[in-house]
Amino acid sequence: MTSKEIPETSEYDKAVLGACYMCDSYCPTKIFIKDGKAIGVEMLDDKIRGLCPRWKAQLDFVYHKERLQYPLRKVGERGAGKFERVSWDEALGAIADKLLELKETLGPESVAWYIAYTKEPRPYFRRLVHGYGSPNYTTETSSCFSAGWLAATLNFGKEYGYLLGNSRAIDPAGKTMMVWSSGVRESSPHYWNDYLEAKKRGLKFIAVDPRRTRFAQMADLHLQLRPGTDGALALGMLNVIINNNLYDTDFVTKWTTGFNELAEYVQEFPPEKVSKITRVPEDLIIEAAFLFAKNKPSKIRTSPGATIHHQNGVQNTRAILLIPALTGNIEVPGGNRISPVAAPSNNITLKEKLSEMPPGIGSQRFPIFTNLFEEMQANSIVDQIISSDPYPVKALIAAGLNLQFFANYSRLTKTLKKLDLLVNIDYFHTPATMTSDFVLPISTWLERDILVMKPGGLIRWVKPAIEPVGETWPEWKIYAELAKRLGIGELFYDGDITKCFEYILEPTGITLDELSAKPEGILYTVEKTKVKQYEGSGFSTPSGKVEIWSSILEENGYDPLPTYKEPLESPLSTPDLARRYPLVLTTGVRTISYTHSQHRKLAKLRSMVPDPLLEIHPDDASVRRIRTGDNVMVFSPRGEVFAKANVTDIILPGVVHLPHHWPFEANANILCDDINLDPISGFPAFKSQLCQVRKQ
Ligand SMILES: Nc1nc2c(c(=O)[nH]1)N[C@H]1C(S)=C(S)[C@@H](COP(=O)(O)OP(=O)(O)OC[C@H]3O[C@@H](n4cnc5c(=O)[nH]c(N)nc54)[C@H](O)[C@@H]3O)O[C@H]1N2
Ligand SMILES: Nc1nc2c(c(=O)[nH]1)N[C@H]1C(S)=C(S)[C@@H](COP(=O)(O)OP(=O)(O)OC[C@H]3O[C@@H](n4cnc5c(=O)[nH]c(N)nc54)[C@H](O)[C@@H]3O)O[C@H]1N2
Ligand code: SF4
Ligand SMILES: [Mo]
Repeated sequence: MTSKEIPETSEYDKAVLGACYMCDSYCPTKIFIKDGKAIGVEMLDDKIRGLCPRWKAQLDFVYHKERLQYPLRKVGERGAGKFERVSWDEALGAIADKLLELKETLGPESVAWYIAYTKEPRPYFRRLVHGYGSPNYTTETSSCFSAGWLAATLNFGKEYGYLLGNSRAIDPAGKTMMVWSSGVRESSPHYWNDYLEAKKRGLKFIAVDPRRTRFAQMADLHLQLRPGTDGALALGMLNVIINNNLYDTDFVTKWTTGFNELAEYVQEFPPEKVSKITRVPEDLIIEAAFLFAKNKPSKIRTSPGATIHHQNGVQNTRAILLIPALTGNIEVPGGNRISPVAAPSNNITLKEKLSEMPPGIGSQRFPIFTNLFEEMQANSIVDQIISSDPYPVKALIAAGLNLQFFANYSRLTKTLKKLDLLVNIDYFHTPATMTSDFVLPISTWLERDILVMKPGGLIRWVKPAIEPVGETWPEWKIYAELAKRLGIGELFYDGDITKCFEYILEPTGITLDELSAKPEGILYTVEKTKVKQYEGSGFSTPSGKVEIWSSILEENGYDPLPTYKEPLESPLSTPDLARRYPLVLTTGVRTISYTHSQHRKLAKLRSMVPDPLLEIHPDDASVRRIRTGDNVMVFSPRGEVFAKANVTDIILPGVVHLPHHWPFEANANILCDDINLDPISGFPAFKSQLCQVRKQ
């Protein structure tokens, strides 16, 4: 039987409610169990059942023959890929000894901690990091979402940081929606049918994307821009909006700072010039600006990646987010609203201890990011290991370290060799586990207790459906046992996760017995956000207004206006380099069958996209004699990558796309610059590099 089939009642002993965690959406499922083994899964969410194939492969994941089942210790040289099986006690004992020694000799800050895309174990992981005494809690969010959060926070204040999170949903009151870079269907399939329905009822869509995605094909207007020029396009639209008096004068007068300066600055961005920079036709820029400003209410949806994976990402995104603000579309039905919150909870991360600790990784170079987002910048780990400035970093403890995550793989792998200790906690071997000293195997979402608290107020206690496979442990248990050996076991309630859940849930008044009786979850009534909430208390920026002129940026020596800068490598900024590397490279379009680097071992999913594909326009392919299916080499000043060509006119001529996180010689991040990062957020320019392509 395959996992997509629902077994007959006679075929299973019991069925329990579960949640898929093959991405971080926790879609509700029913799991069928026979003799302690999961034998089938049913998807309970109608919106996702037919659109996402990943849940159907989850039992192939759980019972995969290559799943890590025992703790491993490296044998011989690090990176040789040889390991021996050890007991948990041996592994955690040796790791704890080294951590205690480093704490004693160099201080706890000499240990960096990193956790990947997974969100569920983060609070426990962070509790361990700060409990041990290190400020160096870093996450995948160092390259995802947080730079957009920062842009929104600088413009509107912290409670608007999550404006981006909420912007995906269709609001029935809206008339226009501008989707600034998302293919929607593959990356947020939950929303796809809502988009199709909204289109039918007449919602006007504007797509801003260098590729003609399925969403862009159904949009009323498609602004097909050169990657990384988003800021220029936004300023061009603001030029049209301001010069044609399409802005909300009342809102602008009462609630913004720096409007006059912006009005002057956008004169440098007339549509004709913006068209030359972005390659979007002038009349389309004007039409989109008029449509958004006049066919109200209008809403903008931004991406947690595409506008911020650039060296000028934060400023570009600030300019984009001003479009709904200046047209009076903030905090109104159908416009951009604050995200619905989750039920209240006690925070267990101990992040309040940060102020007592030495400055963390990246906090000298990216102080706005680390201060406001309250995490360290993972993209600075390599620099600090190399420089030991302001102090040495000698160990890295990682939950889901993925070498492909980081820009400039070669510098990263060389640098990791300098560490005294590298620990990785994961489900499968990956290129990163192969370079580790210890590899610790974790239990999946079917084997661990998970407390889910969703925006909107849903709370669920998802209990393990099966016993852990092999000697895998839930992450909570790993951290609790390590904490014990570090002398801080009490922080983990001596291993009892239910005590931790009780503490987290305290402010809701909901007990674990109540949650246990309702495996489908309890909906806690959260307060609805009010229309124009700011009218009472103002915006939570230093001035209480929308800061077009950002006082925080000004104080820190950055341009206070959302100024546009060309990508550091581009056909316009480096014409000499562009002669050798004439193509603009964007990376990381999402694929429905994969979550980042994951799931490529699952045959059902791998068969959907067996190879890394380079998207290249027919004009660029023909001069290189490249046809679909040909093996190609893509190279930049930093290295070379191998892929198969997909010749397609959905991509703008002069631009190529590589998917992200394929391993080894197909790893797109070999090509990306890890030195010239966005100076405000520390994000790499994953989506605006130069490259050249050659047929193999
Ligand atoms: N199936 C699946 N879904 C996922 C994920 C996954 O791995 N797999 N990952 C999740 C995560 S962590 C994230 S961050 C989100 C990402 O979510 P989205 O950003 O919505 O992802 P995509 O749908 O790939 O859309 C990105 C779009 O940006 C376009 N683009 C590329 N370069 C530029 C540029 O310079 N400017 C502009 N304006 N557009 C550009 C691409 O052509 C692409 O269509 O997806 C989430 N959803
Ligand atoms: N070139 C390029 N690079 C990018 C991007 C891009 O668009 N282009 N996108 C960026 C973005 S937005 C994101 S979100 C990141 C994603 O990058 P990553 O965070 O690296 O994403 P994953 O590959 O999903 O996860 C990494 C590892 O975590 C493991 N893992 C999964 N769940 C768990 C768990 O619960 N516990 C533990 N311990 N491990 C777990 C997985 O098995 C995997 O090996 O990549 C970023 N990098
Ligand atoms: S992989 Fe698909 S089914 Fe599973 S949680 Fe994510 S969206 Fe839901
Ligand atoms: Mo992401």
